[in-house]
Amino acid sequence: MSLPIPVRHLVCGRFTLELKRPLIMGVVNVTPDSFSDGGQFAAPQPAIEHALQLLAEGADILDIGGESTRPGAAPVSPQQELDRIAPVLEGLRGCGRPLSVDTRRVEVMQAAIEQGADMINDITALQAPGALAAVAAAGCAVCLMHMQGEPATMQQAPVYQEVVSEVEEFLQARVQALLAAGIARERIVIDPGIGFGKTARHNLALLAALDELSTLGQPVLLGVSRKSLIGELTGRAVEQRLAGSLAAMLAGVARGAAIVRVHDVAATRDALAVWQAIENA
Ligand code: HH2
Repeated sequence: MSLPIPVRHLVCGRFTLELKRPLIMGVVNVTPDSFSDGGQFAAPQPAIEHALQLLAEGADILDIGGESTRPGAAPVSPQQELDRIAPVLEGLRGCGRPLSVDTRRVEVMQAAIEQGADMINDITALQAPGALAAVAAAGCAVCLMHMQGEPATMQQAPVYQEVVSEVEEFLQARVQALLAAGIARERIVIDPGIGFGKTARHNLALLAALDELSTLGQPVLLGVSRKSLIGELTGRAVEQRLAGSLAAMLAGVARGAAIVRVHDVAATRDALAVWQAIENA
């Protein structure tokens, strides 16, 4: 079977993003309990100010989330999630860059799209009933992420026969489901879901073989920033994982990651500038 032609630009709501260089997605967690920055930006105004700071530092996309999905996190109601993110979306709407909403709830997707979200980032890959239809009618981009299990229990005993091929097959099947629902390839991003129902060994295998996911033809998004994998490899607490996060991010970019989801935008931009200059030399 011939390989699909790689998607070279991402249709992302009001924007079309060229994928000539790795894009930086800055994380805006409007939550009291996110694993690395929980509570810091839980009110709308601090969240908006933080987002504007990330844009000033060079974020190409903002990813706004109202539910923590860290291992063991308790789910929140869709209404609670919306109450958290709606004022932030409103406040950032005119910022001139694409706004992604990190949610797995169909009600939140619908409301966010109505409010003008340019991308839906779903850790459950639009598998909830009604999710495909909610997104299909809009012009937003979609990120499909792989997760084994549910955030509350996913790290208890993740099991795979062969993690790379299983994640790849899952993502391929989800891409097919989106295409069948009328969502164009240029709107779809895929993500191996580092830390979502995976041990350190699984995460490392996926990172090492990230280029295999690129053969599906869809842009690959990678989220490793400050994650427990970095903590396990370095022995560092969450606020001391920047160097390790940058190393994992660059290893991913060298293997074809098109978008990196990060908390530390300025440092990521510098690391990418150096990497890119070497690549272009
Ligand atoms: N990681 C987190 C949340 N959403 N979405 C995608 N597509 N890929 C990821 O790797 C990913 C994600 C976890 O990070 P964070 O948002 O900082 O933490 P929390 O879930 O505790 O809010």
